[in-house]
Amino acid sequence: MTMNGAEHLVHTLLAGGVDVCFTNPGTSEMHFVAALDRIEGMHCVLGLFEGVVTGAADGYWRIARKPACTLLHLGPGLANGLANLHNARKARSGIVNIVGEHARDHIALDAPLTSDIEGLARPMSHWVHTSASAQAITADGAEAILQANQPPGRIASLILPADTAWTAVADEKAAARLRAELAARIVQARVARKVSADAVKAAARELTRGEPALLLLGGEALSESALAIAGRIAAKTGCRLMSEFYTARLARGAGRVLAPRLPYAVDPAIAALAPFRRIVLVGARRPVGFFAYPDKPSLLAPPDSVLTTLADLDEDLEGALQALADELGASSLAPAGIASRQSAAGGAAGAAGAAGAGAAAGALPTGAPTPDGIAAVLTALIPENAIVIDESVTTGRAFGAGTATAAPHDWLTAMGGSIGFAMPVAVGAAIAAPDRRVLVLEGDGSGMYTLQALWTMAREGANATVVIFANRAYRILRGELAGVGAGTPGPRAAQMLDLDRPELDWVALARGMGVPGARATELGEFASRLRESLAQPGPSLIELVI
Ligand SMILES: Cc1ncc(C[n+]2csc(CCOP(=O)(O)OP(=O)(O)O)c2C)c(N)n1
Repeated sequence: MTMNGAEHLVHTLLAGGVDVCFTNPGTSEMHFVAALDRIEGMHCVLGLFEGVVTGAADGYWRIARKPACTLLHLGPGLANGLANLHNARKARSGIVNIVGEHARDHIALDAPLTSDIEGLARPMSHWVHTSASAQAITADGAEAILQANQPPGRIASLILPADTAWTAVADEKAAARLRAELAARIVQARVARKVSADAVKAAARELTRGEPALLLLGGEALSESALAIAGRIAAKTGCRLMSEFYTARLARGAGRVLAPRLPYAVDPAIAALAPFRRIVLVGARRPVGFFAYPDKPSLLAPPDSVLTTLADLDEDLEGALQALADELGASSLAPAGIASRQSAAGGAAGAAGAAGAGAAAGALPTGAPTPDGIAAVLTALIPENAIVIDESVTTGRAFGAGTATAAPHDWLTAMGGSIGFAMPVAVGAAIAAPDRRVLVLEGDGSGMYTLQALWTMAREGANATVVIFANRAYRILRGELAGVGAGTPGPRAAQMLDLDRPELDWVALARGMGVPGARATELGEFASRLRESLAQPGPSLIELVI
């Protein structure tokens, strides 16, 4: 019996290593849903809002380093998922979006769900294509997968008209041939460009001029092994290391080379960069302010500093660092800047660092939940090899330095500044690495955008601990109001920035979605709840009232 286009697409996805589908389907996708049902091999994960679906695909890529697919319902389904697709695009995550579309004859009738799907997809995608026929779907699906795998990762949106899905494929042999060669083509597509010898020599010159120099790292230059090479370069040249503030995935913790994050706010970021005359970018962008402010510069590096690019994000960043280390004769040196519990940054973190991971609760701070106190608890309790997803906004400003000496872990942040990122990304990360503990650090305002992710965590048994920092406000925006020169908030402005009427009950919200929760109001209680949650399989939530 011949298969239809939807079935061929599922076989093509599986042949291309795409075996997780985050989905929220509708009528136009039913043939694809039926195909997923008939064909073994796809882990299908339902999200109850498309922002959960696209965010989960982002988190999956960041940990699995291969694309998942999404299945979205026409233009509106895609549109609901666009904000987290924006974050994924900025993080350069590879994703294959399958977006349902009406049968082609039906589009002309302007039925209620008709919209310009390509137009909606384009700004958040690197590649957009509408598949014109069942016969074409295998080649189109293969191209989407190849696109998603291109370094460092791309968003490929494949629009699947319902008749493309339901029509039988005439030449099945041709489709099978395309699938047979797909794995080898993906291996080729994933090879990142090598940096030029000139770029390596130029970077080496910059670091050996005897002027204060910085290696600013992003993307794959923040892996454990790439950071070790950067540490050797620092040992040889005396340059400093830093990562961009936003990181798709930053390897950090005790025993790893520390690349402190550039501060978020303009003034501290300018101060952090002020000492440097030579800045070499490795997978990082020229540092710019998150927003423009009256009377503040948008470019953060000193005006008289010289920026040089060793490698762009789509190049082989670890290879570039290795080539630079070789050029400098640094390859056999011990890396400088390894984070150790003894060298913990700052008082509170130092105390917690000395206590070590899994320390007794007695050694941890108690009292009001200050940012430094929370950082100390986290430093002590972050489990080995945890995936920390940070959307803690103002509460978490001190976490970066404070937790540098915790047990080794990965630190993921939104790259696109669109909030509602962390819990969906946690879903994808937990599915990519079921044996690792996912720890979500979440502002209460940010959390409310995509809290449906809790339901998917419960259903999937995700090993996730979600900490909600319940300050009952969009606290950052109070600061921003003053920061942009708009003054102090009056009652009407305050009403747009406060979340206290009514107060959100996160424990009840979590329980309503099948996730057990507990509330803490004090640091000792927080540490106890956190310890319990980390030890327990599946998801659980802690509302820390601040
Ligand atoms: C999609 C989107 N909408 C709105 C904003 C603007 N915004 C930035 S931070 C923020 C509030 C964050 O509140 P919360 O998570 O509670 O953290 P807090 O500021 O209280 O620390 C808002 C609304 C945004 N960045 N993205």
